[in-house]
Amino acid sequence: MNHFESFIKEMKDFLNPDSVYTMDGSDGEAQRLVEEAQKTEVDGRIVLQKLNQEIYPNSYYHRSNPNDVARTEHLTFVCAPTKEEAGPNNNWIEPKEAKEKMDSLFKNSMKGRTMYVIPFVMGNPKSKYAKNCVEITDSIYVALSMRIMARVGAEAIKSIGDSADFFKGIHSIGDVNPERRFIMHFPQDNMVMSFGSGYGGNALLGKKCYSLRIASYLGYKEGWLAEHMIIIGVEAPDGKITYFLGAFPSACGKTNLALLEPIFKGYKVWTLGDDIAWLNIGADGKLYAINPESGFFGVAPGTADKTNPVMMKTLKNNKFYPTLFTNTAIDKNDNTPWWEGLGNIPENLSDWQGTQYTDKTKPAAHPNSRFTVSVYNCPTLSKEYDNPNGVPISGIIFGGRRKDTAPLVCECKDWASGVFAASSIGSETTAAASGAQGTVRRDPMAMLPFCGYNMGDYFNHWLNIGKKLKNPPKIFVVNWFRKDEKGNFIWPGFRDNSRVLKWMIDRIEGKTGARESEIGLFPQENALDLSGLNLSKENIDKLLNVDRQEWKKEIVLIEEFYSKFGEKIPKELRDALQNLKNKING
Ligand code: GTP
Ligand code: SPV
Ligand code: MN
Repeated sequence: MNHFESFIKEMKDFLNPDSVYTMDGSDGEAQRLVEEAQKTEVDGRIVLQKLNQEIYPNSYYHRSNPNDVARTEHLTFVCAPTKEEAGPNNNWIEPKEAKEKMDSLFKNSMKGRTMYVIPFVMGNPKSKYAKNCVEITDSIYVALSMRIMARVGAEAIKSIGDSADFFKGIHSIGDVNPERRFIMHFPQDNMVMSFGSGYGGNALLGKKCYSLRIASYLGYKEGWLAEHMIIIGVEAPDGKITYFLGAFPSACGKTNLALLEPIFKGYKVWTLGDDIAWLNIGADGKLYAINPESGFFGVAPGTADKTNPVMMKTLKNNKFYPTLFTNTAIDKNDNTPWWEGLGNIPENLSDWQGTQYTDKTKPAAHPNSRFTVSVYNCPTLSKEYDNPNGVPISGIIFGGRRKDTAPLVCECKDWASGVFAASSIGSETTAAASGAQGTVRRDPMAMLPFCGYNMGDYFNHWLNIGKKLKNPPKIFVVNWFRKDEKGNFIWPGFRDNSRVLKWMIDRIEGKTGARESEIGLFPQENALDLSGLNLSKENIDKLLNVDRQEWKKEIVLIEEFYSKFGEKIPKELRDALQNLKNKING
């Protein structure tokens, strides 16, 4: 028995399922599982319902327990040997205690159920940056979702071979009880135990649990970065492609930017990833990025032909089987998924909990309702998507969701100023995590919920990577979400964000100068193409200037955040903060 086989045996003896099924990743298997899921009831609900196959080919609908609709950050733990290693950015329990707690929940938990064994690879198995993984789950929905999100099956078993070096993810939906729901990470053991939730980020362990929390720790040890970032290639009319990374907190615009259809003729965005990027320094000293995933787990509300035509095409493309919709509403007239933003409210609509939609003060689709779809259905998938070496990065974009303070776009002078800006960025919380929404919190590099170790060490690691890079990418900070007094978005956003990308390319190519400000470099007068937009002088001012009163308040929040990390905050960042303070007060 090799290590993979003995892990399965160990799990079988411990979890005590009625049967064990190891996934081979074949199309036939997907078809069988989809058929079975339509007959299987879990937690009082049929797992999958067939949707209108003419309009949404190969698409199925899943409704979750209403208590299980988003990531639960307060139930997520990083069980490093010491609290300091996990850092103030993580919940922590001593590993032995955590393990015992989880063992008592997991023991015999699969009695009467099937134990699915999901061998998978994050990244192209041919890539030296790829990582081998196994998830054990009792959820057929998780098994099917993982098949879309990662490279599952025979290829992964081959890649694991006789090695003992693979990630172990152990998942059970238990009885979907928030009192018995925990997502425990053991970075030192390359293992995650997740109990009591079937929701994406809590249950698809290849995603946030492995590819960010565990992988960020591995990256810290091994000299690379695991980031909550999109990867895109922006093609200009001359045919040249500039590769960007973009980090935005959950539900703050990554998927939309990753599948952007530019408004300018001759420009095109090629998609490589919409959520996670692994960054390595290449032999030539440049920063290279791969997307370890193979699917999109995207926010449904707001997705429409006008805002994101490429995603609408992706969802109606039928190449890869199946596509899943979770917790959207359903138009009962034609059996299609529906969500806010798609247009007029259909007459015969059932809401995300399956009841007739009548109370129009509440949304019909859950604000964090999502689709799970293969990247291979995406018409703008870059031909470099599967390149084992990744793509060389010229620009990194950091963003947040701020109704005030943060300008539309600003360029950082150098790598260290960029790391400072990213480490101090604030954003309003969204429906992607349970808890209050719209509260401003610091979300450095969009990684606050996902950094698997002390963020002070993480900032230092970022600075060190910059020192090793030969020609570090330019760093930009953006905010698509600025609002006016009436509470309306000032910036049209979505496809119009291509205006900002175009300016960034001009900056990278050295084609345009920039205007200095207290916080960084702004576009010079008329350098940002605003033609055809109906923006008042006052609003342009809000988008592209620094309000010192707002920034004075911002500095207080940054200081408060930094103080939690004490001496762990690198000197370069403390100096940068002092520098900003002097400029804003001066
Ligand atoms: P996660 O999958 O949670 O990591 O989210 P994400 O960062 O991929 O966010 P996504 O692109 O799915 O967008 C989240 C929400 O913000 C959706 O409802 C979008 O319609 C909306 N959104 C995205 N881009 C823009 C924009 O430029 N302007 C405005 N106003 N809304 C946007
Ligand atoms: C996010 O919340 O950032 C997501 C969805 O991308 S989840 O996979 O649930 O984390
Ligand atoms: Mn995300």
